[in-house]
Amino acid sequence: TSGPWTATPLVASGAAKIGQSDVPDNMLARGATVAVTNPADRRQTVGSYVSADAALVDKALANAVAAQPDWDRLPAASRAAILEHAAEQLEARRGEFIALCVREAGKSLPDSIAEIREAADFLRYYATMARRLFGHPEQLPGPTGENNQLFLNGRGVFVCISPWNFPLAIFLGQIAAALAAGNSVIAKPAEQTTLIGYAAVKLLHEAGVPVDVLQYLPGDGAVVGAALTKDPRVAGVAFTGSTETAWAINRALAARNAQIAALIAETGGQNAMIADSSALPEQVVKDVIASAFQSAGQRCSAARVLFVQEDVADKVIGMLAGAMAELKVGDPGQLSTDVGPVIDEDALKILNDHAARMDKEAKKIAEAKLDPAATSHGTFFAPRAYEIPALDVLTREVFGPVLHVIRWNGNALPKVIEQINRTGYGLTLGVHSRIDDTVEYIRGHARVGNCYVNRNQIGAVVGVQPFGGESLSGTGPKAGGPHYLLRFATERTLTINTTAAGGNASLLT
Ligand code: UN1
Repeated sequence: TSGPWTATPLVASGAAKIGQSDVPDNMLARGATVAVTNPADRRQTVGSYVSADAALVDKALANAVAAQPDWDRLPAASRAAILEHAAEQLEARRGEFIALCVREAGKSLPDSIAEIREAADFLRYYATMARRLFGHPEQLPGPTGENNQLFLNGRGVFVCISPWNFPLAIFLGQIAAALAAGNSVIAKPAEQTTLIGYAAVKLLHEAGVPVDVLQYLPGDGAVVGAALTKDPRVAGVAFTGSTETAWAINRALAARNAQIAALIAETGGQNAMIADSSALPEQVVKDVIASAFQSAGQRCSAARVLFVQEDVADKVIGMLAGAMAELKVGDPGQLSTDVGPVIDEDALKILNDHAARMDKEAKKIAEAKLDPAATSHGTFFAPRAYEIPALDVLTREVFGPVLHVIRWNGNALPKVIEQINRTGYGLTLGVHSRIDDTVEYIRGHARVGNCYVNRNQIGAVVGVQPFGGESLSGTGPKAGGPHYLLRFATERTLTINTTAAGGNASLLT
């Protein structure tokens, strides 16, 4: 075959300034060259990247500090126009980006197509919000003889640290928000998806973002991420990933005794779906299958546990097992595939360890089949469902296609909500009920960021379902929501005494 699936291996350099010749070659040579392989078939090399090192981080920060004020002084509409242009280019080149999402991230075709759409949505949404919020100062009230205005500006240098599970959408979403607000950006992609990140950064440069305003530093989180977050020049960090890494970033920023940096963290979840006996079993099963197994369960929004009311439990569990037997696990590039590979060997090991523990301690409901011909060279994990007695059996987020089912009786709804709140996470919640009072009770008592009723609980749409949780699940504000950009900005007021000596006049008039 030919075409994007077998494209020549790509090389993402660790250059601080892509496309700029003044980065000495020896700076690139310092980092290791890392091969990128296809999660669905580890024999295939997708490309390679050169990782950045501490010296490159230092140079990138100096560039970013120098470049930020001019970028911030541009009219917000000019920054917005560049982002919109990038969205158009992304759509025009969608085939190339879809192929990269399939080959480097192992994302299924429908997921990869949705990924491009979401990335373009983020670019356009933050462009629109930047025009609205940053386009002109807000006129504030004040006494006669005084003029008060509120200005929004970029904070300075923003570091964007993004995950492999949305290597384009979240990657570009964070960057677009930081740029729209007037910051310069250093983008640190997940180590597993450096080629997609490289292509996305090049796209923004071609659309008009100056190379010093957006720099790309792929590499080991322990080296690049750590060097960035301990540096006093960093004004803010946008991070999506594990709760544990968010704690580490928070500690590094706090230890600097420098500017108090903004941290915007979107982290893990222990997400539940609750079904009561008024729910339609077919709908519950369809939606829990999508919520737990789409994207191989590798979404922070994914359903990890289904609480099903006792009266309908046997029926729902029986149907769930039947539906799981039909799941097709395999090549993410085939439209007939439901579940692709997991991201890497480490992820596979964690899932296998969890399954081994569940096999001993819990009751297995179903395990999907793996076709050896399609899966034996990749990092594949068969979707599984287990019945467990209570939510505290799960001590940590299990990031993959494993669903846990818990039965609840008649009047125990408050105890179900208590269990969910007690996890400390608060990201998504699915509810299946046709009783309004039940839905209202859950909405009023569950501490979660995104609650979905009688549908699946993944795939939040930019600007429509602003996405993000609370407590262990993140800081907010919600990505793709009206308040997100404000966290990337600093507020400045200007107060002028208009009665002083005839007021102010422009020197030019
Ligand atoms: C993540 O998985 O890191 O709603 C967050 C959704 C996506 C989740 C993204 N926005 O499914």
